[in-house]
Amino acid sequence: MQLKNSKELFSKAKHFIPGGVNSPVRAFKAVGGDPVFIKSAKGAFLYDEDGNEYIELINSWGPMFLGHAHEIIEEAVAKAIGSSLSFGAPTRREVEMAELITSIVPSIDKVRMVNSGTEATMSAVRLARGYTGKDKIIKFEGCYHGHGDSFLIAAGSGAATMGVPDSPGVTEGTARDTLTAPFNDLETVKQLASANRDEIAAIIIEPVAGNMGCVLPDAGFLEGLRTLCDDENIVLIFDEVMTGFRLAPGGAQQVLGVTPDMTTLGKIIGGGMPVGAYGGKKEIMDFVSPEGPVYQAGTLSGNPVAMAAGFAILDHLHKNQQIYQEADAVSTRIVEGIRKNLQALGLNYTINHIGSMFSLFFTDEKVRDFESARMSDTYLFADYFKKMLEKGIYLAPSQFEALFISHAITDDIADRIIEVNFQVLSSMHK
Ligand code: HOZ
Repeated sequence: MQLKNSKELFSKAKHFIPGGVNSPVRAFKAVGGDPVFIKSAKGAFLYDEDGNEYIELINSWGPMFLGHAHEIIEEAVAKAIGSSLSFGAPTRREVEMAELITSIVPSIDKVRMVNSGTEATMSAVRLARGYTGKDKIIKFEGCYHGHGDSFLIAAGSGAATMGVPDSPGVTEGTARDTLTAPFNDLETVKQLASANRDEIAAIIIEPVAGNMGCVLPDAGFLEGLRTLCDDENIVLIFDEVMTGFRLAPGGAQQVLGVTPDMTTLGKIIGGGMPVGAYGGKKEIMDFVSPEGPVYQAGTLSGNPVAMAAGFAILDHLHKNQQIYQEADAVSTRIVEGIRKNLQALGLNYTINHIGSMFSLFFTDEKVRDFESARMSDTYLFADYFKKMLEKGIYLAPSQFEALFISHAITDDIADRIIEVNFQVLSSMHK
C-alpha cells in the first residue's frame, strides 16, 4: 500500500501542529507508523490522500452513524449555508432541535446546545455543583468525558492511550474534587459517598463505556448508582456522547432502563458537525443562566448550520427506527464472524459488544473495568491494527477505543471484514 502523500503531510504537519494532529489518538502513536490522511469518504468507505480505499469502522469516532456524506444531512447543510453561517441569535431551528431531543429522550425536559461533548460534560458538572451546592464528583477509572480539567483523572481514550490518565496542568484542587472508582464497582462508590457525605454533587458515568474499549455495565450496577444518588441527593449524569442516538433513539438509558438526572450528548447529535448538548430534569436545567445563576454561554452554540445537520440526522433516525435494528444486525454479523474466526484459530480473546459498538481485546480475561481492559496485549493489538489497515480496514488506532459500525455497512462488507480478520489473526498466530 502506497502512503507517500500521507507521510509527507504528516512530516509537514509536525512543524505546525503539536504532534502533527489536532487530537492525540489520531497520531497512531499507540500502534506505530504514520497516520493516514483522509481526503474524502462516502457511505462505508474512506479514501486517503494516496487514493487507498478503506472500510470505515470508526465513523469519525461515532457521529457518522448513517455512513459518510449521507444525502439527507448534506442537503440540509447545503440549504442552511445559503442563509449565512452564524447569527449568534435565537433561531427557529434550535427550538425545533430542542423539541425533537426532548421528545426522543424522556429524561430530558430541557436541553442546552453547545459545540462539543467536552463542553457538554464540563457544563453539566458545573450545573450539578451549582444546583446541589456541593463540590466533589465521582467518575470511573477509564471513563473519558472530554478534556475538561475535572475529568483528566484516571481518564480513558487518548489520555489512557498516551499513558497520561492524570494530565499535568490539572490543579491539585481540581484533582481533589474528583473521586474515582473502578467501573462496575458499586461497593467502592458507596464507600466514597459515605466518606464524603454531603460533599458529592454528581456521579458521572458512560453507561456503556466506549473510551477504555467497549465495556458494559454489570446487571444492577447502574441501578445501584441510581438508588445511591436518590438517597444521597447526588445528581446522576449519564455521559451519552457515544451511546446517545446510537444504541437506541433514547440511548443507553433506554436500552438499560435506568434514568439519569442529566444526560450529556455529542457525536451523532451533530451528524458530523461540532455539536454537543446537555439536558435533564427541568428543576436542574432551570438553574442555567439566564433562567438561573449557573453561567454557560457560547457564540457558536446552536449554530444554524450545525443545527441543520443535527436536526436532519435525528429526524431521519426518529422516522426510520428500523435503522437501529439493521445496524445492530450487521454489527452482530461482524462480531459473530470474528468469534467464529477466534474459535477456528483456537484463540480465546474477549469481545465486548452492544448494539453497533464493539471491541476485540487481546486478552482471555473478561473485560469489565479499566484494570481488566489494560490486561489486553497492546503489542498484539498494534500488530492487528497495522495488518488490518494494510488490508483496507480502518480501525480505531488504540485498544482503548470502541469501534462504531455505521448503517452503511452491508452484509457483503461485513463478510469482507470477517474474512480479513481471519487472514490477519491467522498471520499473527502462525
Ligand atoms: N477521544 C476521541 C475518541 N474517544 C478521539 C477524537 C479524535 O481524535 O477525533
